[in-house]
Amino acid sequence: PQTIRLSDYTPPAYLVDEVHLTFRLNPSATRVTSRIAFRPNPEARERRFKLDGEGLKLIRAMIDGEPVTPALSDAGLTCDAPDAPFTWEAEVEIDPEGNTALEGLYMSNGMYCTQCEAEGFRKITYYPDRPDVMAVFTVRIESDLPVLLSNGNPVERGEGFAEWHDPWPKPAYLFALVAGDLVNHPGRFTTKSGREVDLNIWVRPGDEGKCAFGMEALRASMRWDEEKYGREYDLDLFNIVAVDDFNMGAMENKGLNVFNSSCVLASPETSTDANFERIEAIIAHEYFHNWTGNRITCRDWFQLCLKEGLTVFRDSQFTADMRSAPVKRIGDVITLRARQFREDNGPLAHPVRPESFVEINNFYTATVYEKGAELIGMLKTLVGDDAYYRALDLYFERHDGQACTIEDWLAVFEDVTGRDLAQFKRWYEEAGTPRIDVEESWTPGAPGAQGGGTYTLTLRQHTPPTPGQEVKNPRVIPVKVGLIGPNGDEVAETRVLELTEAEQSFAFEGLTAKPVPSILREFSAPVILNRDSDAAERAFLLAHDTDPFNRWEAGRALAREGLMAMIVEGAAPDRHYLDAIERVARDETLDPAFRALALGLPSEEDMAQALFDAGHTPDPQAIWEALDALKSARAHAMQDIAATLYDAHQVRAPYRPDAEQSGARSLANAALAMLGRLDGGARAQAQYDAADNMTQQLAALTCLVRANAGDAAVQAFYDQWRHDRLVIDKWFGLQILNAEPARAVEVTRRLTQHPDFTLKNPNRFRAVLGALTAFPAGFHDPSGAGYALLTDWLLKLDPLNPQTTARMCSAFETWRRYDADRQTLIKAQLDRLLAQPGLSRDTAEMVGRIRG
Ligand code: HT7
Ligand code: ZN
Repeated sequence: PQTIRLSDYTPPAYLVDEVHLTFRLNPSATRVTSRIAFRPNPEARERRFKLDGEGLKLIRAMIDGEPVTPALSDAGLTCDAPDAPFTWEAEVEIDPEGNTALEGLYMSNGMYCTQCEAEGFRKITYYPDRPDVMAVFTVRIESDLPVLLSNGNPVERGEGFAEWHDPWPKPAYLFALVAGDLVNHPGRFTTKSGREVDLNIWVRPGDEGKCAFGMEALRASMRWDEEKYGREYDLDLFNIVAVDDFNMGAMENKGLNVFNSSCVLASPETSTDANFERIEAIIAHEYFHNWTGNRITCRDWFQLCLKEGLTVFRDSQFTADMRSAPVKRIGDVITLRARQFREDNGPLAHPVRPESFVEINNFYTATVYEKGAELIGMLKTLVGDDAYYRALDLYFERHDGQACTIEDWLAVFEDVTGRDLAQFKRWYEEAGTPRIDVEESWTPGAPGAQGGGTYTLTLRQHTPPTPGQEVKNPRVIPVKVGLIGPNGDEVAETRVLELTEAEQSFAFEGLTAKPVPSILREFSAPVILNRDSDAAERAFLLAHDTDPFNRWEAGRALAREGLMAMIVEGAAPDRHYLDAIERVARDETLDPAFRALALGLPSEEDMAQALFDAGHTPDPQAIWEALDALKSARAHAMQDIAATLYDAHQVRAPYRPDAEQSGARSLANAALAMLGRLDGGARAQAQYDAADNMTQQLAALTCLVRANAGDAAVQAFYDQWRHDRLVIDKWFGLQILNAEPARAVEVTRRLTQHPDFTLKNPNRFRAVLGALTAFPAGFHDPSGAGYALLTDWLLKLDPLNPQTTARMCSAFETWRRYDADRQTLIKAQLDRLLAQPGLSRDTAEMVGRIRG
């Protein structure tokens, strides 16, 4: 397979002004005719007329009305063409029903639907399918189905057809078409300049009752983008469609966002508080793409972080404003460490702006999205809020309607601030997570002199090599630091230290006593901080730090170090941790959501990485046992307070998925989990029986399964929800995630035989096989049965859906951290995948990179 390189970028030979498409919809033989106005690109380096196309049956082609016979290949066609403007016309036939890859035009439950990012449009018709070719689209859909949708504004609707026109030039990856028997939940929004916008959420009949929350989230996003970034919506209509079969979360097609139904449909009875929060964030994310992605798009797919990193950053800001900023930040860092640090420290490490790829779908990664967002956050910290928003204004003004690069992005910041960002650019170019080692020194003032002491922090940075990048250069790293005095008062407010050298010292003067530093407040950079500390100091910060992130971080470090001692030395659960966490749980001045987060423990995956970093070989079963023992010790130590918290945080008011109620429920359910270890699940059963919302029902069911008292409830849950796909996904996952480790593979295998399991629906596949891979103690069963079971199913899925198969291969990315036996077992499965005849390009690339 061909490797595509950023350094090989050349401008398109021809540009497109206008595209007219006609779809005659038919499940197995849809006809697509295209009429495209091409003109030579004055900036092209060569003049070759080449169109992308995959899996298309060409019926006829014409240039300026004259039939032509292009040279066809698997990847597209070439044809002699004028060195002047001309009209291309073609008719192709495609098979939506046979399209199980869910890219291009496909069918889901009788509904036609498209997914074109990144390179799906070439499966619909011949076209220069690259984001730097932007054109105005007019689309006619011919079908008897009641709802026929495309991008932009409706032009005409008649018996058996609909016509749409999108006035905004766009790349083909933003094209969308939806047709089906759908019903809509309508809404309306008036923009700040008075444009009346019709809003719709389109769903299958029966799902109408699950749209109200999404509609409010959309309206809130539209308002927020006007207020925070001055960005207004630019069409008279904004449609969202819910689709059951979808490879990812959602897609920002211009004026016609398509959503995985799990990311838009919500009701208190079927969705958890976490689902509501995620849905709100994804609706915002896709809406925000209208400016950061659609109006200003990417020149090529190497620049993907230009739209994704910025849009993730914007949706995080939105959630922080809508809910609790510290709780959002802590949640984001937990995910960043779990997904992105894992990627950055393994064989799949790549720069935020990659240099090469075989299959672009494999680069929709945590590094591009989440680390990409961290880079925006660091830029904002470095230049300050005011300059950040001025730079964004300039970005929108200068680049509206263009396909841009990271160079364009950094230039607006340089122009606004006068600052040279050449060193900052390394964050985009170099993979790997920087480590910062901290040393400190204290020089007291002269005897008797008050406040003459100097505290000095010395920071050293280094980034380990990553595949293909041996040498790393020092980066500019904003490190937010505050100091706490011995009595717990803050003696130096947060200040941003700019680390630019491999080693640098920073002095804090005028202190009366040696302070305790609070370093990397708000997690101001995506780095790993190494500093010698002890349990007493961590407990001190957990009690006194004014920065909520670092307060939580101190508790997390305390738990992690206690667990390490349990695993490596066979130590008992750490008293410092148990005492300190009980104080936090009892502290009524703290937000319940924060207390619930503080009661969370490092994941099995966190512990495996921590052990590996400390030079040990992680044993997933030993990690699970240590976590289990700590949870039990904590439940015994905190039984009184757990009962009090549980009772005190019952929500009596009607269900609302807002920060306040969901914070209370998460603390009560953290208490329930502790109590479940003591009462055999009695309280959980009572909660299960009384639950009128999914958050309460699922928390109770989880607790019952963990207490080995869930068989009846598991059956009852299935009987109650068998008609609801999204709830049944939860049912599948929870049985695996909460099984005894030694039984997880067997439970997974049994569930793959369940009549409701299917390869056709990515959500269901992920609910089952994804749950196994998210449960290290089960997946890494020493027999290798977990590895073999996953591989069996990946081999079955690959011919149908390469994109989802390839993504799930990342379950194997950490293989080098395990013992020799497990390594041998995993390598055997990777080799089995690679040996499969006809393995997709997507999966072959992923497995090849993981295998190394
Ligand atoms: N821009 C989108 C990314 C995407 C995608 C979405 C659904 C199915 C396949 C896809 N490939 C790429 C989603 C986003 O980041 O907003
Ligand atoms: Zn996005």
